[in-house]
Amino acid sequence: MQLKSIHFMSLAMLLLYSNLSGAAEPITKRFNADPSPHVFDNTLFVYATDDQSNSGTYWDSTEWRAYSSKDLKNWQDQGSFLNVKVFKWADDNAKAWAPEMAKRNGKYYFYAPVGGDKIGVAVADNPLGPFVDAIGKPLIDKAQDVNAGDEPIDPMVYVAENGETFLYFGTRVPKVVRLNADMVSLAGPILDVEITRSPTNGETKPYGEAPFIHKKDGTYYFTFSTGWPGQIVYATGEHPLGPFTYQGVILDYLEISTNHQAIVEFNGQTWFFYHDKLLPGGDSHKRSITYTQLNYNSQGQIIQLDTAK
Ligand code: FUB
Repeated sequence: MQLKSIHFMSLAMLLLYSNLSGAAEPITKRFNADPSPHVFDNTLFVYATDDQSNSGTYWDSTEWRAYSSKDLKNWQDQGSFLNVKVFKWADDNAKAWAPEMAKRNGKYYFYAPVGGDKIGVAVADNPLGPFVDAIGKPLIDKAQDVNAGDEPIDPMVYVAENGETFLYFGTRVPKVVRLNADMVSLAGPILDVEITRSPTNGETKPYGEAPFIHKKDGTYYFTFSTGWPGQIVYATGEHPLGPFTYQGVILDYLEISTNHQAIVEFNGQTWFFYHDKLLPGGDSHKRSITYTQLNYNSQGQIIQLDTAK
């Protein structure tokens, strides 16, 4: 193949992943936030908080929504697949916030912050449901569980290669708890995630919300938002329970009050999903999900994204 055509193909690949070609593009014209991307059977599913159906003055939607794509270019709106009402124990005015999905033993487990003080778990045989409440009570309940923190929201589940499973959540203080292999019961106490200062410049950042963990080349990368507004920053460690050492900023402040990220491998690349104000009429309560490629330098440090404002 000639060099010219190789260059043309590289450019075409870049443009295919249109978010690399310039301004961030939302995956849908509908307002959505808090992306939770997962690959099931070669399809990327993004589970989301539905900002389209909120009041516009608060995150008071009661629906979770899903999108899917095989190429990160053509997206299918899979609709509102779950309402907080699936959890009979939810308060009448409970809101549906940043969700998480995990697959194990052929089942799909959907972790759902309900009303800001509880996390429920629903289960289904398919990535889009139908889901039923897995245990008939909250998995995490601020009123019942020691050390659940002020606001147990933003669940994130990490299943290690050896099967050990960890649930992260929380605002202001990051929390982690082991889950049993059944994915619906706690296997130990709720712990605080410790983030220590960078050994090179002594820096760290306050934890706000949106805990997320991924592993690369034997290192665990713990990412989170620093607050309201927040930067997305990261710390690294040698075990899913930490401690993690602060490293630096991935995504700078946006022009909205929240920032919420997730990282996924798909089609041979690492993708960083987040939300921003991208559509006409968008603001802090009417957010849009987008993504860009995530890159590391030769020392394994994450290269800060240039989508920062
Ligand atoms: O969407 C409601 C809340 O806003 C989420 O739980 C937070 O992560 C923030 O994005």
